[in-house]
Amino acid sequence: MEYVILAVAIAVIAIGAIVGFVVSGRRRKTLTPSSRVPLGAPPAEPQVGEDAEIPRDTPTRTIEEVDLPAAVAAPEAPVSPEAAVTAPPLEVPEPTAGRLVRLRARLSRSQTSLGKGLLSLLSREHLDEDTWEEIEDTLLTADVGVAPTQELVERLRTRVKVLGTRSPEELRQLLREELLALIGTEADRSLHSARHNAAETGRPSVVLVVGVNGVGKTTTTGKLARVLVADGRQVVLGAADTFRAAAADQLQTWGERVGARTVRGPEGGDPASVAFDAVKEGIAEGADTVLVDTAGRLHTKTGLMDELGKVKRVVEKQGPVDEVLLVLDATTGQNGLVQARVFAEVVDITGIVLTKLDGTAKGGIVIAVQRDLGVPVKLVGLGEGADDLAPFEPGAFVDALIGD
Ligand SMILES: Nc1nc2c(ncn2[C@@H]2O[C@H](COP(=O)(O)OP(=O)(O)OP(=O)(O)O)[C@@H](O)[C@H]2O)c(=O)[nH]1
Ligand SMILES: [Mg+2]
Repeated sequence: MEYVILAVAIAVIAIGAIVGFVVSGRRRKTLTPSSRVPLGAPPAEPQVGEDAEIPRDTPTRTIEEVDLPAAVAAPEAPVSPEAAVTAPPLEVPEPTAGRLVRLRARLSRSQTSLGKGLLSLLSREHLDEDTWEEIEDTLLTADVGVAPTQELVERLRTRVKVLGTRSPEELRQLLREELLALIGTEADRSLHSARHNAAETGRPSVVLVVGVNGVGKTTTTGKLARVLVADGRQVVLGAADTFRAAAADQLQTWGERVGARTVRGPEGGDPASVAFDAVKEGIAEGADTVLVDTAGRLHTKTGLMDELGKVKRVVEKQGPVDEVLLVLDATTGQNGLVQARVFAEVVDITGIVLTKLDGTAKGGIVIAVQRDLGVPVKLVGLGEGADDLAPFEPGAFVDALIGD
C-alpha cells in the first residue's frame, strides 16, 4: 500500500513538472516576437530594438568602427562618412603659374629704392661723377654686392655714352637688359621635385630644406607642399627639426591643410632618423616628393652643422637627395651670404629660396647670392600668406623692380 501511495506521489510531481515546463516555454515563445518587433514602432528605427537585445558588456560595432581608422588607416585613405564630418576640408592652393606677377606689387613697393631710384638717377640731365657714385651707392645699399655693382656701373656708363640722347624708354630698356644679364636667364630654376622614372628607381624626389633659425624654412616647406599639391603631386613631409615639438606641429599643420602626411619623431630625437623614415614612408606610399624640414641652427655651432651633414648622408642611403634648398632671409642682407657659404661647405646647395622679399628694399641680394654660390635663386617668399611663395622668374622680377 505504501508503495502505491509513493508511486502516485512521484507520478503527480512528474506531471506537474512537465506541465510547468511546457507553459513557461509557451510564454517565452509568445513574448520573444513581440519584443523584437514592437507593434507600432516607427519603421525608420528598427535597429533600436535590435540593440536592446545585445548584452551591455558586448562592445558595439560603432565603437570598433570609430577606433580602427584612427589606429591603422592613412589620412589619405578613402574617408568614411563619419570621418568626413569631423575632418577639416582640404584647401585648394592657388595655381603656381604667374604667381610672381600676381605678387609683384608687393615687391615693387619695397624695392623702389633700387629700380626706380636707378632710373631717376640715369635720367638726370648731367651724368657726372657724383651721379655715377650715387648709382653705385644705390646698388650697394640694395645689397647687389661690390663686384656685380662695379660691373653694372661700367656697362651702364659705356652704353649711356653710346646712346647719346636718353629717352626714358631707352633708359628703362637698357637698365632692364643689364639687370637681367646680371641675374641670368640661362640657369635651370626648376625644382627637382618630380617622382623618379618608375623604370629606373620609382622613388620620390627628396628635397632638403636648410638654413639658420627664423629665416622661414618651415613656412617655405609648408608653402612648397601647397605648390606641389596644386600641381597634382603627392607629398610627404619630414619634420627633422626635433629640437622643439612645436616645430613638428607647425609643419604638420601646413601638411594637414592640403592632405600631406607628416612623418615626425620624438622631441629631441635623431633628426637623421626622422628624415630617413620620411623618405621610407614616401617610397612606401608611392609619393612624388618628400620634403624634409630641418632645424634652424646657428652656423657658428660646428656640431650642429655636422648633424646636418649626417641628415643628408643618412637620407642618401635610400637614394640621392635631389634638391637641397637653402633658405635665406632677404632682410638680413650680406649676413645671408656668410650663412650661405657655411652651408655650402656642409651640403651641396642646389637652389636658393629668398624669403621676406616683401619686407625689404634689399632685393639686390638675389644677384649677390647667386654670384657668390653659383647657385640659382629658385623661389622667393613675398609674404606670410599660405600662397605667398613664387617661382623666381628673372624677367618678372626685373619688371617689378623698374616698372614697365
Ligand atoms: N613677410 C614674410 N614673412 C615670412 C616669409 N617667410 C616666412 N616668414 C615668417 O618668418 C617667421 C619664421 O618662419 P619659420 O618658417 O618658422 O622659420 P624657420 O626657419 O622654420 O625657423 P626655425 O624653425 O625657428 O629655425 C614666421 O613668422 C613666418 O611667417 C616671407 O616670405 N615674408
Ligand atoms: Mg622651422
